[in-house]
Amino acid sequence: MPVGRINRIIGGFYYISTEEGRTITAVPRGKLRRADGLVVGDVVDFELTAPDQGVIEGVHPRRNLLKRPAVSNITQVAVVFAHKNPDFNYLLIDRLLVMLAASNLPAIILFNKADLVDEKTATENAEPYRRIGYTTLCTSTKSGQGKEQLLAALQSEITTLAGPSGVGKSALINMVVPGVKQQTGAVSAKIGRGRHTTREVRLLALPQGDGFLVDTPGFTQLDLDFISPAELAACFPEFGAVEQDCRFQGCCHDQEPDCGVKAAVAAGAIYPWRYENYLAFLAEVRNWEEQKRQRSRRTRR
Ligand SMILES: Nc1nc2c(ncn2[C@@H]2O[C@H](COP(=O)(O)OP(=O)(O)OP(=O)(O)O)[C@@H](O)[C@H]2O)c(=O)[nH]1
Ligand SMILES: [Mg+2]
Ligand SMILES: [Zn+2]
Repeated sequence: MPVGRINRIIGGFYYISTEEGRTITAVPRGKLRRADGLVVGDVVDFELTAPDQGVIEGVHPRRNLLKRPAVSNITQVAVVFAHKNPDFNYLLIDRLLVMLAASNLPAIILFNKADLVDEKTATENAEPYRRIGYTTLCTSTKSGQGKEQLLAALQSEITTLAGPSGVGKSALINMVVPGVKQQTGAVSAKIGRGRHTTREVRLLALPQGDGFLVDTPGFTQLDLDFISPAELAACFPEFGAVEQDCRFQGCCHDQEPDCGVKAAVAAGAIYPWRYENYLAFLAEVRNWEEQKRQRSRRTRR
């Protein structure tokens, strides 16, 4: 049976990219039609009923599933921020990186709107994450800066762009996927934020090779409620290199004495603001855990 990937869902019709690179329109067989049945990104078996029409017969197991927005089988997330307008901040970047790490999703980081800052500032903004080991790119959809590096980073991957509204996610897609005209929206001068222009989830085939790009609406859900305190440190890659110096196994790098992470911060090997962000998230996930404990105690009574 032929196999394809759902690239778009509109009003009960499923658009499928076939292995030959064509798109067919299909409807799912009865049992697949249920509420959270099929999402963009799903690999499906289908039967052709006409040259460009078909029926979806089954769905392959998913390697992952993002809920908001609903998309499956992502291999990496490009976290997009703007050098300026709207301004980035490291706390928000770290929050997103932690969420992705805890979801086992590899991340690359894009600093867009490089045309709005000088080259030195652009390099400095991205430098910490480059040193930590992330792939970081400085791009501009106005000048085309970073286009080739971005295309290379997207090769053979199914990448979703994530980041605040107005940073230029749709504009970046327009830059690397010629022919699509993703709608972009001006950043509101009054509130300095985007307007959540993108509403639909859609998989776009890259012009060369076998990669896909997903434009998604800016993120809405940023709670760390699914992460346990014990898991959090592993979401900071640079902590891993010094954890062996902690005296206690399972050290939370918080109140414990003889902590390798704290020593590395003091020695300047770990950025103090990364450690501070870690502590802020630790307090947050402990709080979530406490809330869950109280809730389960209440239901047991
Ligand atoms: N100066 C500059 N402006 C840019 C760049 N990329 C995008 N913009 C502008 O930023 C605004 C927002 O871009 P979008 O692509 O709509 O942003 P988005 O991230 O898709 O926003 P949502 O769909 O709301 O999540 C638009 O006015 C773009 O023209 C860039 O590299 N430089
Ligand atoms: Mg958009
Ligand atoms: Zn420690």
